[in-house]
Amino acid sequence: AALLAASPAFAQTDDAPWYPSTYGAEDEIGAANLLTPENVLSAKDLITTGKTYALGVPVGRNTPGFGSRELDFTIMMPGQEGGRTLGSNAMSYVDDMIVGWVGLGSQIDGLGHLGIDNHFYNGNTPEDYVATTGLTKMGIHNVPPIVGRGVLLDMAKLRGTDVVAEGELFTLEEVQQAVSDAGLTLSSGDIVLFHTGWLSVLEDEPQRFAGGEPGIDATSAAWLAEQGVVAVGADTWGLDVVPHPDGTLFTAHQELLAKNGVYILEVMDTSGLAADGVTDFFFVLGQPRFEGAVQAFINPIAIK
Ligand code: UVW
Repeated sequence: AALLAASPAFAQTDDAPWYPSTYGAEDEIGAANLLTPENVLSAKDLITTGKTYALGVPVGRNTPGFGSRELDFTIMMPGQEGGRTLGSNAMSYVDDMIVGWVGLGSQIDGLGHLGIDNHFYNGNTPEDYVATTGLTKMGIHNVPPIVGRGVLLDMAKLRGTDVVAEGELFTLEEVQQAVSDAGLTLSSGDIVLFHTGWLSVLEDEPQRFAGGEPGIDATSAAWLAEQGVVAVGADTWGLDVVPHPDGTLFTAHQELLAKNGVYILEVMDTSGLAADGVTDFFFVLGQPRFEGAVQAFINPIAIK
């Protein structure tokens, strides 16, 4: 009840075990409704040096994923075995094929991804939208370009370390302190990214990286949603603290995706922004428009 009170836009009704969207019974895009041309115009003024930061990491066969997620990446030379070419002009070409999970490496979680007791965004149950051929609602292809002000919350700096360890929960007070340390106030349409330093563990200790992480839980997630953010991301694989000290699982995911329609961005490489002391920036994400996909590989760009 306390969490619901902290999230006034979405109130649980007595007769429904789910959270109706304020954007209407048919809404499928949640907080993306908060993206406006005015926000884009105002965020563009944050570009002062022109320096760009790729927030996506290279993804490949060895990228660890949640659970059993994996990926096989094959370079194909269709019809060209033995160096054969096509046409009198000897056209040569190389194709490639990916077979694997799209929820791997740098990724966006769409609103159909994670729910509460089989209730997903806007009251949808799996029967309402999950099909083996792709989601019939809330597919990632319906999400508009996510462009606006990006805000970096440097939790490693706040904790006085380069890397915050797995299982370390950031309290709401710490999150609010990080916003204040950045000299900012969050506002509608923002994209918030947490820098924890955890991504630096990936290269040398991939199993450790995938086995846990520092992060937030539902309390901070509810507050972020209340500020009108469109997406919340981190340089971790799952944004939530893992393991949670109280044994719960992915409550920030539930709060953001299922209750509030706020997108989640994972494995964001925030190291360059943190190293340069950048706290706000122009954020651009045009996710691949896989029809009916739950998640997608992404490489958002921060521009300062
Ligand atoms: C889970 O599905 C729990 O994690 P992610 O959002 O990282 O895919």
